[in-house]
Amino acid sequence: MLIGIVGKPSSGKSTLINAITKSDIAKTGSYPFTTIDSNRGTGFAYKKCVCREMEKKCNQCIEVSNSETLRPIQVKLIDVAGLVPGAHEGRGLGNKFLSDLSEADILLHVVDTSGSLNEEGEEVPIGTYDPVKDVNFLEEEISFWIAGILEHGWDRIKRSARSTKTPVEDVLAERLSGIKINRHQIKKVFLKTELNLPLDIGEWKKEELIIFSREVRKVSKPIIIIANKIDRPKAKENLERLKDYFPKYEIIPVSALSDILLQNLHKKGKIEYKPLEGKLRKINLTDKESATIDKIQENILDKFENTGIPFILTKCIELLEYVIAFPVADIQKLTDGLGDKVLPDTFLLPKGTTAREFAGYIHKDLYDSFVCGIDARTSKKLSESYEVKDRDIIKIQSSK
Ligand SMILES: Nc1nc2c(ncn2[C@@H]2O[C@H](COP(=O)(O)OP(=O)(O)OP(=O)(O)O)[C@@H](O)[C@H]2O)c(=O)[nH]1
Ligand SMILES: [Mg+2]
Repeated sequence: MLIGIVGKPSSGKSTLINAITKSDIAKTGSYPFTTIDSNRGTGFAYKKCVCREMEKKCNQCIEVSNSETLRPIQVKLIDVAGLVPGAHEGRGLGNKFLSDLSEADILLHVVDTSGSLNEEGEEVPIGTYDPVKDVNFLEEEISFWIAGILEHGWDRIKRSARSTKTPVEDVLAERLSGIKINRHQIKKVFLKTELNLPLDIGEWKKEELIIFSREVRKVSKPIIIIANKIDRPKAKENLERLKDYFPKYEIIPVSALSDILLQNLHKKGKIEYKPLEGKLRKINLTDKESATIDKIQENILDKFENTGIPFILTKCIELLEYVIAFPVADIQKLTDGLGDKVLPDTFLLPKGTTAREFAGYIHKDLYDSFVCGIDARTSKKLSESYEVKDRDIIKIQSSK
């Protein structure tokens, strides 16, 4: 699974990837197109672990309360160059970064909520630019990018759909597989009868291509809005506007810069900062630092509970309905093959993954030699087509 970070220049994408991955992998700067080549990193999503329920100690969880332990799950991210209107036709840095997004399963759209950048990412007086516009233009750019890929091979697609008995979703999936769009997602679009898309794609004109591309974008690369720079003036009013305009979206108020500041002061031992528990305690600060912390506390933590950073990746896996599963070799002790580590691994799986496919994720050979799974909670056998449920603990029985 890969999460793509997108948005116009200077909205804070690179600051966001640094904050989420607790690193400084990406260069940041107050001028547009600071990022040219994409930056990749790994952060953590958190899911309730099974160790408490199973009365074991896994030594990998973060205890957030007496009844709950959270298991960190690694998730990959990519931060790409800024996107400006017309990018699909090559404006700004053009198509290059759009292709960086090919593998993404979900997009975080970073918006400058303070309204201090125009659509090119150039500074304008704070509050004078409407961030609602960004949401619309960015989605159109991505949809037009998909439409362009289809248009490019359209004659061949039409011929193939007409001359062979291959279902239309397979013909389109073949063309779109390179940007991680599959036949199930395409089928979902065709099931939306209100779109009135002719089943014979030979009848499609540009208009139908764009309608299809918009819809397939929604199912294949859903968007979460990151309302960044929430620490700045005008941002809170604009957050409400975004919520009014886009009621169906997940919108997360974020201050990536504040999170980085808190992380740095924590590293230096000047504060204690436990983001998952929402804990912030001053230890050894100068007066100036103390005043900055008070501002963050009052402006962000008291209003939104946290900087927005800690749970972004968790929201992503929830929105995609991914499940987690724990492979074990011993269903009593819940240990690995060597018998020394309790619940050693966890796998993030797309909804609908079967027991056999899960085995394949653990090890390629296990897919071929799969005999059955065993549910550690019930000791019952699981067939190869069993659909793995969230927080399942499974032993894979193989013929080798
Ligand atoms: N106040 C405030 N400033 C921020 C925040 N996040 C980022 N910035 C600032 O915004 C400017 C741009 O940040 P970048 O992370 O480089 O933005 P980008 O979207 O990666 O920009 P490009 O790579 O040019 O597309 C920098 O000066 C950051 O310090 C935030 O949460 N609050
Ligand atoms: Mg950048």
